[in-house]
Amino acid sequence: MDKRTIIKKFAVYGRNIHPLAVELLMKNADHHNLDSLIAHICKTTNSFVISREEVEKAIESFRTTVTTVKEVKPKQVVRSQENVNVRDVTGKSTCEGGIEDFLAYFNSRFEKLSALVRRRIGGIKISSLSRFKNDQVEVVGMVKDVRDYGEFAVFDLEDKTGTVSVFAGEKLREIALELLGDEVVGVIGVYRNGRIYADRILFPDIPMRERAKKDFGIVFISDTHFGSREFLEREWEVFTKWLSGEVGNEKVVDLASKIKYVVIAGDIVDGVGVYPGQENDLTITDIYGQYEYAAEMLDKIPKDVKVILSVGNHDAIRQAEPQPALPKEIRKLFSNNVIHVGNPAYVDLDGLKVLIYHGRSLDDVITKIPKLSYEKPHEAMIELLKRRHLCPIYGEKTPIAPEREDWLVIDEVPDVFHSGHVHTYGVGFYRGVLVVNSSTWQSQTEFQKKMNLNPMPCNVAVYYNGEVGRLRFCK
Ligand code: D5M
Ligand code: FE
Ligand code: ZN
Repeated sequence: MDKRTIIKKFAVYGRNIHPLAVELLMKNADHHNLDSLIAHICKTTNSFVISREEVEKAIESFRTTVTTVKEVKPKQVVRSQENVNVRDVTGKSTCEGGIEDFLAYFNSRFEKLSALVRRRIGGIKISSLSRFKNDQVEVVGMVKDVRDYGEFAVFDLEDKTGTVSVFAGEKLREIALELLGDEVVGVIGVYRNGRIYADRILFPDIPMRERAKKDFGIVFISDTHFGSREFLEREWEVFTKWLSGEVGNEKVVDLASKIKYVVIAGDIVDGVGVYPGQENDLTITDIYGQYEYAAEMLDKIPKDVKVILSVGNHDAIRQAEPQPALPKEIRKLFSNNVIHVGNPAYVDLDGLKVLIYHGRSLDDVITKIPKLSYEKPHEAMIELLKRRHLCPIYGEKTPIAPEREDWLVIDEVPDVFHSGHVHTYGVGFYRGVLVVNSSTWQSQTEFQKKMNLNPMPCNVAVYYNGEVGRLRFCK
């Protein structure tokens, strides 16, 4: 087995491996047990880059442990992507994680977002503010450090030339307190005593648009968590039977016949080692086995329906966003009506633009903005659209890979914005864009019970002709 294959095999577990560790593995392992050994190493270590020492230790303990990894028998796949166009990071990642990458990443975020705000206001450089004493000014910058003083709030605004404090009184205080930091906004106000007294705070936001009308149907689902003990197999059976035209009254069977696409927004499988004690929640404890089962479950969807499959934080791919599509070894398991995409991904379905984003940042946004709640996840998604960024908060729970280009900027306004992750259901329209959070197929796990998370499983959002409806497959 060559170096690249070994590195790829680790990537399937979302892990990196040090070159010296690869060498050691090549010396020590024969072909027959390398897969099992890699599975064992990934199970027994937690570091992001697995070192030579860790591999040494794992080889020792492997000799006394029995591990089995199922043989993968890949199916022959021929893909057809006739009317589907995808834009995502797959095969285009530039990130090596050095300091220059972070600088380039933030530069790209600032450039892209400030260009969007500049469509709404002019804006002068922060360094030239001193020329405008007691005048009305317009400035575009990245938000830093929001402070609340009760009657008013103050935040810092930064561009490439400097930083200025912005004073937000009365009604603007509320808007200022909803700023998450690291988003780019425009401020209109008076420059006095070295700070701006704001009259308006402008988000990049999206322009009003007509609702897109297409005479075919799309089903939006998410968070199937195949392999979890709580995966709702019977409900899934009914759902796929509905798609096949085998259950339901005349009206819903007719709707099923219109469905051309099923879009899945990640957390396809439950994964392994995602949270402490997860082993007890799994029916399939091996990651390949989970994807084999996923492929089997997706095979129940009629073959003339295209399935757009994105990834989430439980999937076997790097955790940092933007995430590429599943690795080839796993993609091979699925039928050819499945199109694999990254997270996020812009997918054009016969002219309908769908932005798929798993939704990990929604946890951060819901925690930070008091008016938001898990019961209405689409409202948190609207906050992302307003900021034109899928993960406005840097450095909270959502890891971001510092790509040279910021893929998380919403640089194109989609017709549909689809997420999952929070396991609750919510749908709405914002300025003509359909915003969908499509819940889950996993009932409450012990872990979620402890965390007081109440999922709303088996709710399906169906788009048809500019309208959206909900089908429930739960008891
Ligand atoms: O996430 C499902 C939901 O559960 C999502 O809202 C995040 C939440 N979650 C998951 N793990 C944790 C921890 N450790 N603390 C708090 N909230 C959590 P999923 O990606 O399916 O696990
Ligand atoms: Fe999930
Ligand atoms: Zn998730």
